[in-house]
Amino acid sequence: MTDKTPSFRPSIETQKTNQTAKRAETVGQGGETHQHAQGGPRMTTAQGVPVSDNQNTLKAGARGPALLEDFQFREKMFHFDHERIPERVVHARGYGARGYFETTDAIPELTSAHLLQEKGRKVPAFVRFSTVAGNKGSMDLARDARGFAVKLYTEEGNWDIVGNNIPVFFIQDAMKFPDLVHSVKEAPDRAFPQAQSAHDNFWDFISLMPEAMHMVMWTMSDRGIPRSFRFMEGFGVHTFRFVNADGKSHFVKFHWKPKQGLQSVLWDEAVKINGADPDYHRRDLWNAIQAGDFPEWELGVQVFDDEFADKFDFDVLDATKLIPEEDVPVRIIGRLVLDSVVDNFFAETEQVAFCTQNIVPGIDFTNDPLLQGRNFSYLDTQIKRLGGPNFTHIPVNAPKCPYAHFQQDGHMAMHNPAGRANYEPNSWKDGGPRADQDAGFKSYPEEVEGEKRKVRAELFADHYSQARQFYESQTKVEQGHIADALIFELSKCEVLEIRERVVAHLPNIDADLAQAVADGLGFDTLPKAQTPRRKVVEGLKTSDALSILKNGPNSFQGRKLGILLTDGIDGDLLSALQEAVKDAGGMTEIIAPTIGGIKTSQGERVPADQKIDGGPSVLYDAVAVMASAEGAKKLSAMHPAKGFAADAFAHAKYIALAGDAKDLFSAAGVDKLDDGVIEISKSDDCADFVKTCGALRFWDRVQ
Ligand code: HDE
Repeated sequence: MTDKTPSFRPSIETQKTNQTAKRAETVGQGGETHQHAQGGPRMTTAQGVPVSDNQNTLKAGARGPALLEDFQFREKMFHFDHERIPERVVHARGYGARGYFETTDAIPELTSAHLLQEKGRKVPAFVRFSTVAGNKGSMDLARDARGFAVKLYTEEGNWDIVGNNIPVFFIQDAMKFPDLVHSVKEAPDRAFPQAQSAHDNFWDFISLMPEAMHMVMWTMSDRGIPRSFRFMEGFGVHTFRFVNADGKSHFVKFHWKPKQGLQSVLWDEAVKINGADPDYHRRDLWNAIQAGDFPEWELGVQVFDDEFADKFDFDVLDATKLIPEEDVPVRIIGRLVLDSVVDNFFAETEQVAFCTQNIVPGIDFTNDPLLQGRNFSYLDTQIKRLGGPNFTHIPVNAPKCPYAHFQQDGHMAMHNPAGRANYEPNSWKDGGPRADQDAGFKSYPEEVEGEKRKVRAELFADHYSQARQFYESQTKVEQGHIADALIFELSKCEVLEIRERVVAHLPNIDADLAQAVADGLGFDTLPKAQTPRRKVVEGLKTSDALSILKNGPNSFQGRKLGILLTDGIDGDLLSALQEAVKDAGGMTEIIAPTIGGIKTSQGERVPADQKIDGGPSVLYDAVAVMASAEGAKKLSAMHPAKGFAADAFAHAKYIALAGDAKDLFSAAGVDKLDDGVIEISKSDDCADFVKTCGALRFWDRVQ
């Protein structure tokens, strides 16, 4: 019998669409067509044996059984079968990039950390941003805290600041972490909902854990839905120690301040972005770095001593509290720049292992019970996730300074020490590394005493004062978003008692907030307020640093304008608009009825980046619509184009209109245009429009 069925044939789709590959087609063994990239290295097995055929298994006869002897096939399939490693139990979805850290203000009087001894010292850095609750494949715009984990490869070892984009945490003691995480992740019986806190289990837990109320104010605020990793702050959260060369210690809190300013999306945008581009945040970071628009953060420190800690209203070891910047100013000491995307996602972003224990001489821990628990957890989880104790041999985790120790063997050992000595002390001449009593890491010799008991310090029992301070520090718009978020989330809870129990905490934070949420949930009466365990501290000063809107960029730099076009528009005006955005350091994307683009009135073809239904206005910071009379008519008959216009208006975006674009807005039901909608007809208008866009949103429209 003859073989009539080629075992591999590219699909018709591939043949049609992949023009470049088609040109490189060759005819493979047995007459089948396959694609062959030219100029690459010779393919081998993992053992280095050259491969002659990567399309067919070894068979006894063309239609006969496959042979076990085919070591190339078995090696390939075995490796594929083992491609997955367990995802992180939290922060599974993340995105990493490389860069560098540079000291801009030396602080030898505070710390002996080598990196911070001299202005201009520069070390490589790796950063991984993440969401907390969702699985690895979940969408980027979940309402959640964001991880902001930084690894600095210093000359005295790796220093990790494993932070979040929120300066406080839900719980005070590591003992509660597994419960917190279980409650927020998908319910164990039904395995949903994914990547969201809007469900009974989470709010049930929170309602019974008043210490979470401060962090809940943050996650329900716009901080929970950042516009981009580039536009968020990072915080070390815990109080750490700086120790100087004389052994003197100060307390320190770490801050990362984005040069790009702060920005978040609206909840309605978040929901729609998740559908339109679930990779919105990772794509944004990738694109910015690839375009040479390197995101940058300043490292700031809040430094204080025992005296301040003693007189502070709260316990500095309590991770549910922050120290307002107005009380202890943030001193900028360095800059972090991300200037390179990874070569391979798995090798770097997936395998990177951060750990709060990774500190260097000059930095030390405090007794924050959350930090102490984290110090155990990270190493422990990484041994499982990365398959053994040698994950420090993986390049992204290995120190970039010299290192030497007697650790050996274990799975995947790649750097076993050479020579006879593998213990210490020893008397061999080249007996290997020795401890350095002077320069080696020494723990700060803090005196400790106390009874061995499962307890918490009394000051930790204040659960509402800073939640109130945070709420009161927000603008009206932001306060409205917090109320809306709580109403949304609690409306997803099926159990009335859970909703009530959460609302009962709110009067301790703000009476109007409590009433707004109760009204939004359709309660007839406000539930009886929870009695605080400690009296709420009255009259804490509001802090502008806590608001996003009070810290906007006032510039369109790093932002993106979506330009919806039709045939027949003025090409010169389009160029002027694109130029104005570029001058402001922003980006543009062209959206058109088809991906083939449009033809200007000057007869030039402008290719599109997005077809209209692939480029909804939620993906952009501001939009422009340029349409001819005929074009506006066509757009007005297209549902996605009407959605583009209606959403841009509803989301308080700045909008530029050219030609007959106004007609699209009327068709979308937006008849009453306002000062946030700007007509452009000449190049000066474009520059003015882009300048106006620096305010990012025209909030008057939605107040
Ligand atoms: Fe984490 N956390 N965490 N966490 N965390 C992990 O470590 C943990 C906490 C944070 O991009 C895990 O390697 C405990 C606070 C980030 O790889 C795990 C407690 C903050 C990342 C773990 C906390 C964080 C993690 C999961 C309470 C902000 C992602 C995988 C005591 C300051 C790092 C892993 C990356 C990851 C434990 C609380 C930030 C399980 C026990 C507070 C940014 O070890």
